[in-house]
Amino acid sequence: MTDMRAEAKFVEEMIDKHHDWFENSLPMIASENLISPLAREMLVSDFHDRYAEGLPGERYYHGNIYVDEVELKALELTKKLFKCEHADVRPTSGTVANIGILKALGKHGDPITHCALSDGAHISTAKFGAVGVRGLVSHTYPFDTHEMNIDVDAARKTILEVRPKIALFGRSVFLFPAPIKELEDVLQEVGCYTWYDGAHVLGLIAGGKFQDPLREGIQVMTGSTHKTFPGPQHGIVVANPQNEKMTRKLNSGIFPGVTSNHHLHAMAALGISLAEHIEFGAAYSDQIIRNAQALGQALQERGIKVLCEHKGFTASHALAVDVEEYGGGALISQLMEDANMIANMNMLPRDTKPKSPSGIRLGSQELTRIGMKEGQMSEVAELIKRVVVDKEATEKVKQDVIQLKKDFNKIHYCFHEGHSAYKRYRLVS
Ligand code: DSN
Repeated sequence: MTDMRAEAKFVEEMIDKHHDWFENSLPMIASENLISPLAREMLVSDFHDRYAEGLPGERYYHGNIYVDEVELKALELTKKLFKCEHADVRPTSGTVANIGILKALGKHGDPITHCALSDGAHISTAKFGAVGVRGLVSHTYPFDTHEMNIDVDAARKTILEVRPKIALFGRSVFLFPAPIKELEDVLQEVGCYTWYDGAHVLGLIAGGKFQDPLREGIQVMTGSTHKTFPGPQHGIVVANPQNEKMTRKLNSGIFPGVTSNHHLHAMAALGISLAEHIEFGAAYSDQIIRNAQALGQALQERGIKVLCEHKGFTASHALAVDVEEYGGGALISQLMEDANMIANMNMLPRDTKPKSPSGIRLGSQELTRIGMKEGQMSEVAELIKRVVVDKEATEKVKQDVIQLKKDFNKIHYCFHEGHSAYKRYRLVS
């Protein structure tokens, strides 16, 4: 074996080890999911090797006959699923979609309103994220930490004072629907663009189980397509633009604004995932939310503080868990990883230090995808409690995690149900 073949072998071995690890783990990162077997196949197609720029029928390259067919189908399915007039399946991620929208609708110095990072906003709203890169001036909505949502009365005042060019809703710790309808009159009075970053809850919205931002008056929604929407690592824009000019701005914000080629293999996988979500999305979303609520209840019963008990903990896939008394989010998420339970530390509203937060964030979407139901949520809560509260040896808990996981390694809510989630796709031996 040559030296470089050995280096390549090393990479392959790491992937195999990763697959073994995840096959034996409980993945609870709220922003991840498993793509379906059929959609995964699209990722290794020749589409991966090709270029397309612009829109179907108006390309700058040849060789796009079937690329155009796939893009038109993905657009048709997106419009059907989200009941919208305009769609764009070219953003290569949720953050790329967000920068594209900021380019389309804002300019340097424009005021924008959104939630604060510590209240669960996405990093793209930060000064050092997309909003800052585009030079917009941030104003955060006052936040009601008891309700884990925007404080409507105070936010009304902020919107009227700031008169934002863009009002952004949506978060990465997204427990409850944003109060869009409650703010509709002031948003209209100010006449701003209304934008909803639906990355986390996209699958739930599409499944009809969360709020429906476009029906509530939002003009543009962006999202990544690999969280509660269980598709490829990619991005999407759906909108009901005010007029043709706005449609043109949205299109040019994405291309040439922030993409050149738009990862055609991922777009093809998205086409498959859209069709699957139209068929299975309602049942899947329903079970995701049931599981999240059941997990919240089971943790609370075991003495672990889950935020918003008075509201049933969550109306989405996500839970915010306060583990300060057990050592904080950094320690607890590390101990959980040692026991093969994968989650992330997360700031809670009172926190100021991102690297030593009081909380962890848990998501139920991937556990649901592999067939777990409310009964398993109690088992998962018990395993978490043994690590967090009892401080039992993580090696011992890990053995029980592996045992539980044995029956849950198949993908559900998709065509070809029951395929292994962790099979290595070998094209060469
Ligand atoms: N960083 C992701 C999350 O975990 O919420 C979103 O891009």
